[in-house]
Amino acid sequence: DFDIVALGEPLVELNQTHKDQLQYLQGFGGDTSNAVIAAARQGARCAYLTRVGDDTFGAQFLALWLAEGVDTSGVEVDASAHTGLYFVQHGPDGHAFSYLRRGSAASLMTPASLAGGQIERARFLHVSGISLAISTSACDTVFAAMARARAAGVEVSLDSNLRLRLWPLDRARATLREALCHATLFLPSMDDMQHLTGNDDPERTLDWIRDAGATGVVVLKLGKDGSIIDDGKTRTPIAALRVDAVDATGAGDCFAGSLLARRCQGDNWVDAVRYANVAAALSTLGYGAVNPLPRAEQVLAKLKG
Ligand code: KDG
Repeated sequence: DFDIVALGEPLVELNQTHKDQLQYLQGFGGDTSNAVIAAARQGARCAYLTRVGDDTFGAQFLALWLAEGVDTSGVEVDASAHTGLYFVQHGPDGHAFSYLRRGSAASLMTPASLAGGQIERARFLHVSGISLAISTSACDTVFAAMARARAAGVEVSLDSNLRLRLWPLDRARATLREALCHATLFLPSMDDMQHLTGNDDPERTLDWIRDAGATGVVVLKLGKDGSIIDDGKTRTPIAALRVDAVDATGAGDCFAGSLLARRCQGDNWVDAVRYANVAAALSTLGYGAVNPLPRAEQVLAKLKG
């Protein structure tokens, strides 16, 4: 059985590690893959559902998940499509992504890709706004996965991860609004919600999410201001750990994966969010989405100190 099964698209990452220089360090990304690797590094039993190309990058991902202890029995290999990739560029306003992913293997997933039964054997299914955005068949696959999970009593975690390069705002709003009704845990960032709702007040944002039909727990992520847990009855603010971030790529994914892992280890929401805040902060201290993901020992040491 699995603690966490995630569904989405892995992307090879090319990260500009020196501003103004045309040098890129190869790593790995893809929000839900990042999340599931973060969870595995906290000790969770994880599986990933996706499709990769029959190419070097697909093989590298399979090797990565194997090394991280992430089950790949639900990963399809598609000989007629490629594994996607993205560049990270760093500027005065933080990092920006450029994608080469249209027609990628993961975007060709269909609900039939879920036949392996991994979801039914999990405590949590984790999906995201990116999984929903990459194609209509991927979107159908995410909704089918959520339905399977709910029918089997599996909790559904949804990270908003809004990427306006991938879909128009109106479609993103309508789709995420629909999807959040099926989630038992919704993990939006304030930045994403500001785009979706047009307001920048956390309390009003949480009201909007409840009015949209969220019935489970909502954790609104406020970046350096920490997060707010809304369990439907009370709203609890949790402070962030301040660090000198080098590259915030994947910090939200680390938050999601760590939070789910700690819930599976028995933490209450407050302890799990505190832990996830620290893990996410530590993940910003190096370049890349995956390399700097901390392990449990590092997070626990920081929490104690
Ligand atoms: O959260 C980090 C991800 O955005 C990054 O790894 C790339 O998955 C990615 C995407 O689609 O933007």
